[in-house]
Amino acid sequence: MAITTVDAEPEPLSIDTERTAVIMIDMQRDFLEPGGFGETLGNKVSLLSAAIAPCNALLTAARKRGMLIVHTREGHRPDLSDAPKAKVERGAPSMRIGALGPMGRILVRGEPGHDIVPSLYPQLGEPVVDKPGKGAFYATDLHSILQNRNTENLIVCGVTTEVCVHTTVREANDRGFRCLVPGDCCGSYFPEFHEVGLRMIKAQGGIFGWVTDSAKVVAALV
Ligand code: TIU
Repeated sequence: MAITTVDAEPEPLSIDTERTAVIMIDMQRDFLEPGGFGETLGNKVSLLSAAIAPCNALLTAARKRGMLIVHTREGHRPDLSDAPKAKVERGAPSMRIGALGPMGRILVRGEPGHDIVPSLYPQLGEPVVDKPGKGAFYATDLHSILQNRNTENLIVCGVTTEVCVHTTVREANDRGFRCLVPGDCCGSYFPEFHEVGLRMIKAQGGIFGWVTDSAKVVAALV
């Protein structure tokens, strides 16, 4: 047991770091860099880069504690057989999922754009979970990975706050995990959605989880 208390809202959260995993959601070039999926949807991708430094600080502290760190990537098989038609045909993007962009085929596994940004690249031994949807539990083995390590708490970081981070936190909450979300380790193409997304998590006594920031997590881990 290695209990520490993280200052958070709506209240401080005590966690056993041996039973806590950091989940880095979709810090992929496709979302953070020009020419990827995020930009094809009409978004200003530079808004997400502010989360990189706080994520790195948190990862450094978590690695020192020997905590489980799991990275996720949203994307599809090259033949798109796992990509729902309703997702591929959605909206009017400048390039659809599977189209050839400057970082390879949009949101396709194995392409440069699908990979995690170099500054947050997974270290040896850190599981990488490929997911076809927004939530990290849907159609993946994330739940098994966490259960096999007796995980009780998740520190959920990544992009985007109101889409893949939120969906994952909701999925995790229903599966019995306590979710702690450091707001500065998350980012959105819509600053107001980021703010409200975080408020939604901690409202009603922490209906989906707890909200904090990277400095508070690092302070609790050192
Ligand atoms: N990872 C993730 O959040 N996927 C998205 O599609 N996000 C958007 O905000 N579009």
